[in-house]
Amino acid sequence: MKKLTSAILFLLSATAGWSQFAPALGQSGAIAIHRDSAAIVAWATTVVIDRGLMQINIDSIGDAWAGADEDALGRAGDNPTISLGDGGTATLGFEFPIKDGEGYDLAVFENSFDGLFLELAFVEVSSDGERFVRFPALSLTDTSTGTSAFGYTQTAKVHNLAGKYPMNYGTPFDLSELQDSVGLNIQSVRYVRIVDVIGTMLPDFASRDAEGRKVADPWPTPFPSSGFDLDAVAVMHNTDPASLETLASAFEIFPQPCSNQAFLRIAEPSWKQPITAKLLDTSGRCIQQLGSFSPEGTIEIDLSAVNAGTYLIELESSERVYRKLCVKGF
Ligand SMILES: [Ca+2]
Ligand SMILES: [Ca+2]
Repeated sequence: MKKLTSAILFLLSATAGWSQFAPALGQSGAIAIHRDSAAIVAWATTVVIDRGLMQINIDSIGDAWAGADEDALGRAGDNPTISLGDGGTATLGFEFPIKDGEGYDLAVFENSFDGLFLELAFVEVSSDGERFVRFPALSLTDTSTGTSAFGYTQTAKVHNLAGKYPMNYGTPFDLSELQDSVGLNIQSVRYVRIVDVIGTMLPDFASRDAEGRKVADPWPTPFPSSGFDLDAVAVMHNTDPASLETLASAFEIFPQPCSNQAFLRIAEPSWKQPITAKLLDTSGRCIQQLGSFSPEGTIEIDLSAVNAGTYLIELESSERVYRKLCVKGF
């Protein structure tokens, strides 16, 4: 009986639109990511902007123009925002591709002052810069009248739409939701596209969510700061080659075993940081500083004063890795 009641309640809540998503900042279950979160490893480094009209149904009004392209780059809150206008887009690139890791992988920052006046955007990702896949957005905001130019939107009524949270708090997205998408490699996402939601209820211009519902957000907004005000896009998981696995697999010591000299090399062209090397004994004591070298460069190690035995080479950059070195007698 209890099961039946739950099933009926579930059906009622689904059809009546009571379903709710992650709530506003400060409430239990909020998913906002602060710009200083330790989970963030990178920010967007390139952007291409295609602004939309200040008001989608008036061609002569001109495009939104507040902000500059580069305001979308770098850390949230460090520079102004760029206004996209109705249906405008920003396509962001990154130093290293974004990958699907545990939980959320990227976050989009807008500039809402109060977390009540929310401007929304769809978020799409691409591995090749041509095929973009949209996170399945949902909006349960009332669409009978639409949201006025300065109207509020309830955070808990929108899902997979950027702009849920106030300035300095990003809305996060999880690439694993797109794992079955054709033409997208969620382990190598090079581009993120932000697409302003056109909040109008006019059927010819309205934006629709993944289930075909109109998405309401403030409209009309016939002013230069019309549309989604993009502040920044943060990355939580990426394929930075400056990782332990890459360094370890790219690190060559030869010959092995060696006698009076050996060579070190990092055969990884994408490695950009200088590397410092040391020769350690097996207890971890430093025997010799080997100096710094660059990727594709080679260090010669003089072992003429070193006894036969087993040693460790320590490489240090952003992380440390170790490799065994066997020195045989002469
Ligand atoms: Ca993920
Ligand atoms: Ca909008």
